[in-house]
Amino acid sequence: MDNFNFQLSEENLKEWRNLRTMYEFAVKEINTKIEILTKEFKLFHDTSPVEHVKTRIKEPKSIYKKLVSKKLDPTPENAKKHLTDIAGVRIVCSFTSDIYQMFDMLKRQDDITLIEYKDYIENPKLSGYQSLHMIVSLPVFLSDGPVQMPVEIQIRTIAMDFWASLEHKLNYKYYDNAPEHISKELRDCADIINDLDSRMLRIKYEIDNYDDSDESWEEVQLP
Ligand code: 0O2
Repeated sequence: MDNFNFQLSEENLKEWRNLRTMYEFAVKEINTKIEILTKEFKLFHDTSPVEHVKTRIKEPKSIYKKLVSKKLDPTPENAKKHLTDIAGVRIVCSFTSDIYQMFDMLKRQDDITLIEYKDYIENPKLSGYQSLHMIVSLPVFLSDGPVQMPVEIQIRTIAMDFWASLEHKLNYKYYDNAPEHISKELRDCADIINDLDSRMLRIKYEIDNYDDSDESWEEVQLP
């Protein structure tokens, strides 16, 4: 697909733009939710479960490619009907416990429906990829009433995010034909990241559970 050529007519372009706007609304809605949940969590726990959030709307060219790869006509209707990852939100957390914390908080929202989830932390991909993926549906409130929109949410630690961006770069550069020694090195790094995240979490728990209430200066009786 490297010589891929995607031309849009004026009419098509307008349709894709309208579609994009709907997904932008959905991303705004979910971003507000994440912001409120994070701030509320911080209020009660004095720490934030979220390091940062990134969002992206798939470009028409990528949507086109994905539909063609699924043997579907590359139309906005098919995109709406068959793709659930046009709107994407990536939540980056410090600790793996924060990932599941965010997952639970989002799931508990009345107006969010969990359509699908994949736990690539419990079951990493062969490449070594780790993340928690959710496909959710949430309402966007338009003048005529609510419209349900799908959003893909990826939740991962800083270390997993660091790994995934490098691995993504590799596949982008080699068009999925990466040299085996680099892929192997990346799989090794994924194991190190898994170990690092577990150790950092253990340290965090130990620090959180340290009880300093009995700590006091005691007078030493000199002989
Ligand atoms: P982009 O450009 O990041 O959006 P599907 O999306 O349903 O066709 P799949 O593989 O079942 O395919 O979905 P999955 O596993 O939930 O993965 C969707 C997204 O997760 C991908 O989107 C990537 O962003 C990310 N991802 C999945 N596997 C890997 C991996 O091995 N390495 C990296 N770096 N990222 C991964 P897109 O659409 O492929 O790309």
